[in-house]
Amino acid sequence: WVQRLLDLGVRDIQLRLKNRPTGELDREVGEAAESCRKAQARLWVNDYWELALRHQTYGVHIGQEDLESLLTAPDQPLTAIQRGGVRLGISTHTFAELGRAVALRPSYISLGPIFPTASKKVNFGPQGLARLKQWRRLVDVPLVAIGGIGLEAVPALQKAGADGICVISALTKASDLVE
Ligand code: TZP
Ligand code: MG
Repeated sequence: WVQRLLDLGVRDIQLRLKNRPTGELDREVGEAAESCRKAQARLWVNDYWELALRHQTYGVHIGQEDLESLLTAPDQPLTAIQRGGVRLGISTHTFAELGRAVALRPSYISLGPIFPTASKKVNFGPQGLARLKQWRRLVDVPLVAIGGIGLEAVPALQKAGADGICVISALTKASDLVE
């Protein structure tokens, strides 16, 4: 998928690997990092910040579930990420999470699900365009909209102030990827 998307001109890719053996994770991240470097694209590794550091990817993406342990771990992963020159992206679903995320000065904050999604089990309802607009006024961190987004929603999301748009099924389930 990484190579397919690079070939189509995508320049920000988040690598989401779940339930893989350690060796395979390392190999996948290494290969994706190399391909993205060659294509001058930005690879964001989901969850695995040690691998992001090891392969010097452009960034790492951390969900709310992992933030707390990252903040309290004795080896201070957040400092290691910052010192290692790896950018940080953080997911948020609620106003309280937005506050926590802003305090960590991430490179972007994602807000979702904006619309209903079947790609991830999320414990929060769709946030909608109005919430995105509200957050746009509150913070000056780049905001990435995610969740249930198809091509038809792009103009409205841009109008609401999204700096970036993130999609999974719009690509993975597309009958014609190029179109
Ligand atoms: N986080 C919030 S919604 C979501 C994630 C990972 C899934 C987005 O997938 P899709 O298929 O674009 O709705
Ligand atoms: Mg996660």
